[in-house]
Amino acid sequence: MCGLVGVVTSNDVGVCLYDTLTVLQHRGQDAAGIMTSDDGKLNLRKDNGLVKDVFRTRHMRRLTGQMGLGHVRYPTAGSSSPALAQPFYVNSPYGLALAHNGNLTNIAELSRDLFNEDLRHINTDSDSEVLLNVLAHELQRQGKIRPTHDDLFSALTRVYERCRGGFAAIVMITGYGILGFRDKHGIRPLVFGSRETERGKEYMIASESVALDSQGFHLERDVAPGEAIYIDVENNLYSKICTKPGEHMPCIFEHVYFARPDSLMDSISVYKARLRMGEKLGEKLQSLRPNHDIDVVIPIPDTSRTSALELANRLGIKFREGFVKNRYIGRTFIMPGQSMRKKSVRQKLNAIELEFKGKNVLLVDDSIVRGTTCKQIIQMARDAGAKKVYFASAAPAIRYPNVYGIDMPAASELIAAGKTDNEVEELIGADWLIYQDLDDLIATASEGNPDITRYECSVFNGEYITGDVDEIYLKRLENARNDAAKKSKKKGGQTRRKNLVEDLNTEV
Ligand code: PIN
Repeated sequence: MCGLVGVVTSNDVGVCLYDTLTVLQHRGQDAAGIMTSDDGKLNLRKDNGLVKDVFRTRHMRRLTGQMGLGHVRYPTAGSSSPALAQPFYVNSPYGLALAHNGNLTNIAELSRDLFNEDLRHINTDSDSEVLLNVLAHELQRQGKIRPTHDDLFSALTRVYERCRGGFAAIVMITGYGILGFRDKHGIRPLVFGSRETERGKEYMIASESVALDSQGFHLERDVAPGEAIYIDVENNLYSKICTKPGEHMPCIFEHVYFARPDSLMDSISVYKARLRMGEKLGEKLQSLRPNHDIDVVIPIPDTSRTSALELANRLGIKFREGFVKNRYIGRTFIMPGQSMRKKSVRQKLNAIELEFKGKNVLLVDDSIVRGTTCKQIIQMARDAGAKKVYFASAAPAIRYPNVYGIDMPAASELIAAGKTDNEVEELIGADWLIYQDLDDLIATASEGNPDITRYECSVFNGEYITGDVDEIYLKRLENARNDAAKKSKKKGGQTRRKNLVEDLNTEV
C-alpha cells in the first residue's frame, strides 16, 4: 500500500504536500518523497523513513513551485532500499514524475518489451518505474512538442492496453500539469477535490478523502475505474475514461484495515463499514452460540475498536479497553523478518490486568494475517488472568496472497493458508475463534454504496479478477516477496548498478 497526493497550487506547494503526506502516513511508513516543479525546475526530496523524519527545514525550503507530487511508501514488491522511494522520474519526454500505489501483474512481460522494443532502461525492481516508462514511451511515440490533455489521455489508453493489475497513480508533466488515473477495475483508491482560493479554484488528487479534508479541499468524487483526471498549471480540470472499464471491484481490504476511518471511499464511509463489520460479527456469534459466556469485549488497538464496539453493543456486553498501545513505535505488520515482529508485540502492547482477571474475554482484531501477533496477544490475555480467551476477526480467514498492491506475504506465511478455522484456532491458542463471513464483509461495504456489489477479495477467496494470475506467477511472487528474500536483499543482495542508483536518488 502507498499513499499518493498531487496538487496544483502556488501557495506553498511543498508545505501543502508535506502536511498532506502526514495525513496519509498510515498508508506507508517505509519511505516518503515530494517532487515539485517550479517554472520547469524540478525539486526532489525522498528517502526511507517517516514523513516527519525525511523532510527537514532545509529540504522544505527547496520544495518550491506551482505543482507537485507526494508519496508515502509501503513495500509491496522488491526490497525496501531507498532507491525505491518515490516519486520516480524520467527526463524524456517533458520530464515526467510518478507516484504510484498498486502492483502490475504483467511486469515480466512489460520489462522485457520496454527493454527489447521501447529501448528503455529500468533501474530497479519496482513496477512503478515500469509504469512510468510505459507512459513515457507512449507519450514519446506521439512526438508532440507540447502535449494537450487529449494527447495525455490517448497515451494512457495505450498504458491501459499494456498494463494489467491494480494501480492508482499520479504523474507530473513538468511545466504542464498533473495526471491521475486508476486501473480499470478501480481496485486501488483515488479521489480528487477542489477548493476556492483568492487565486481561483484549485484541485488536489489523492489516495483518500482525508488528504483533501486536511488541506481545505472538498471531495468532488472518486476517480472512476479506467478514468484519468488532468489538472493543468492553470488549474483547468479535464477528465476522460481512457479504457473500457471492467467491473468496478474496489479492494475490500481498504475497509478492513488500510484506509483511515474518516475517509470516504467510492462514497462508502470506512468508519460505517467497520461499524457494520461489528454488527454482522455480533449477529453471527449470537446465532452460533446463543448461550455464550463472554463477560467482556476487548479490542486489539487500533483499527478493530470501531467494529469491537458495535459487536459488544449487538451482544449487549461490556466493551472495555484491555490493552494500551505504545503509540511511538511502528506497525508490526510492516516489519520485515519474523523474529523482529515477535519481539515488538510486547513492546507495543500492555494488558490492563483488572480487565482480564477471572473473566471470559472476547478479543477482537481487524484481521489475522500471519497470526504471530494474535497468538502473543492471546497469551498476554491469559497471563493477565483471563479464564477463557475467545478471538473474533472482523475479516474472514486470509488464505491467499495479494497481487494488487497489498503486502500480504507469500501464502506460506499466512497462518490460515490451507488450514481450517479449527486448525487456526488451535495454532493461535484461542478457546474459540470466529471469523467474519465473506458475504457479510462484502455487505458491510455494499450497504454504503449499493451500486458496488463486487469487491476485490482475492486474499479471502483466491479469485484474481485480472485473469492473469496463475500458480507460476504466485510462485514467482512468493520467491520475490517472502521474508527471506527481503532480508537477503537488505543485506546487500543488490547489484552494483542498483547501489549506484541508490546514491543518485537518495538526496537530490
Ligand atoms: C492494526 C492492524 N492490523 C492488526 C493489521 C496481525 C494481523 N494484524 C493486521 C492485526 S493497526 S497477526 O491499524 O495497526 O492498529 O495476528 O496476523 O499477526
